[in-house]
Amino acid sequence: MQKNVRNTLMLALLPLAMNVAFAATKAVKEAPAAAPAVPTLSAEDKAATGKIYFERCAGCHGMLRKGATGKNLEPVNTAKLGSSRLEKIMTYGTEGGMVNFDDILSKQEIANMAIYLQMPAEAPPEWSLADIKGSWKLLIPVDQRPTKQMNNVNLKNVFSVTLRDSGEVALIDGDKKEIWAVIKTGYAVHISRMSTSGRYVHVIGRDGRYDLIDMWSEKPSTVATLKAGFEARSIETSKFKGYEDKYAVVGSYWPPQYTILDGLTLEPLKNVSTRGNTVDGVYHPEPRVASIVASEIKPEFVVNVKETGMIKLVDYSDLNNLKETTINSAKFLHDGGWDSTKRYFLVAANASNKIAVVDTKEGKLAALVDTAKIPHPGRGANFKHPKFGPVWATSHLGADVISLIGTDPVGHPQYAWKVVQELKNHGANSLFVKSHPKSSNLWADAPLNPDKKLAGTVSVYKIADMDQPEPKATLIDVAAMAALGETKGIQRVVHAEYNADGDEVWYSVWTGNKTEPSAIVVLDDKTLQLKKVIKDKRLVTPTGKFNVYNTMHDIY
Ligand code: DHE
Repeated sequence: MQKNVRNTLMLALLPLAMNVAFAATKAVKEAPAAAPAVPTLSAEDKAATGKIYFERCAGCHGMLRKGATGKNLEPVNTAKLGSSRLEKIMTYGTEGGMVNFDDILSKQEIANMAIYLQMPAEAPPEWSLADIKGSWKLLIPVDQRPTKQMNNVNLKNVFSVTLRDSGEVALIDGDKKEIWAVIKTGYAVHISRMSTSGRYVHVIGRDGRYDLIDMWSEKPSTVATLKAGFEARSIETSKFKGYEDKYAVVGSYWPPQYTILDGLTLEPLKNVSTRGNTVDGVYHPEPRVASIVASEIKPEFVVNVKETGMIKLVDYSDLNNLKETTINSAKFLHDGGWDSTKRYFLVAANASNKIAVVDTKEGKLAALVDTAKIPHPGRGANFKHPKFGPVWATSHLGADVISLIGTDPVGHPQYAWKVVQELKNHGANSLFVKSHPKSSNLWADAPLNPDKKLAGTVSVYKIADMDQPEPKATLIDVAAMAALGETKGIQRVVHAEYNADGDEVWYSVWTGNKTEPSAIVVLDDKTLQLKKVIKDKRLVTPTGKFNVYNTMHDIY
């Protein structure tokens, strides 16, 4: 009883703790008026701007503003640019991949941010294993959960959809294309991953709140929750034979750490800090955990540490004597996916313009592949190229090309771990590519493009045509298909996901603003024709979509 009360209070107070960190200046005296050259904000504006920085900027630039996907924003650099230049960059974005914020933030908010960035960065509080345990709530113990599926939904074809700005996920019945349930989660959920059984959906909020959703109950219900840190992006579940549904892992941005949990209850079991030296031998106080995948051939999680460029193969078979294999690759690791055999993991070292390839069977780096500027694959896309054999694809934030990398060192050794082809995308600022073993197409978006036509369009390449010197894509204006009318925010078409049968492609039309309408557009993968526009007032700012079957089996 006492523990429950304490946990409830902890959960309720944590967002406050975050604000306290930003608002710490309320107790601190303002900079003396005698130093007019150093721009400053009132305590109230500083707290409000700090909150925006956390919600909109820290992901790319880091809590300590040391830079990663985005540039270093410490005063030593920002003061040189000054308020006027900083405001322009935030307002209009840059071709280098910085998104424009004029449709998201007001002029005053941008002006305040320009000043905030010239002030010294402050470190948020730490969050230990004891804190995580204190926040853990087991809402429905395992023995009180159903022993069989209590609904008639085809769970394999359910999509867990991030409702970014409402702090929820929508579980959409993929057969009916209707919302089955909307579940309260942490702030701006980043990704959903499935338990190996396909029964549970694991969801991580940007604010580190982790929810475990059981889909066997009549209506999907949250059975456990905790706070893993103050900022997080990644989660995964154990997939090796004998460990199905046994463990889960969450990677945090702040504090920089990964935490292994019980897969059925979320009880926190092990917490490991990722602070340390970069591949260049320099100590980094904020090496954030980016993507995590689970091996099917070993009891291992592949944990990618952004700022250090170290890839950790974490053996979870003995948590008391945890073994980590640390592989040096390149700095600024971000997102990535398996090759089609699930032996090699390909991860973008995005600000290094490289893809690192790990051979998880040998536990070694297989290659570092140079790409165009800022590769951003999501999980990438696997397919059989008519000329180069099995390839994996990534698009880029900083270039309008899609790189295809050969992934078959045995059958096609001359192409393995080389960029064998670059396809022309319809724009830069792309985030995701996707294909499916049953499809003959490759899909690519460009949602962060400042041009609203390009941001609302997708490119579809026929794989069979890729032996041509310059394969042409079919361009589809998905935003127009959604027929949302004029909106203040750019209608960004983002993140393709296939249905379980691999014959439909789902895209989110994301206006980036919770007061404006959004939609999900479903296209036929063969005919490229519109199948359905899912519109529902509960569909607030949908972004990532995770089909249960495809996510369970790492199909992309
Ligand atoms: Fe993501 C994946 C981090 C902004 C939608 N994003 C990931 C992963 C990381 C990451 C580390 C890989 C997780 C994994 O596989 O374990 N994303 C970040 C950021 O740091 C960044 C740049 C800034 C931020 O503040 O978060 C960022 N991401 C965004 C967005 O603005 C997107 C477009 C919309 C949103 O919902 O926030 C977005 N990120 C996604 C999606 C995935 C993702 C949909 C999963 C792709 C997949 O198919 O697995």
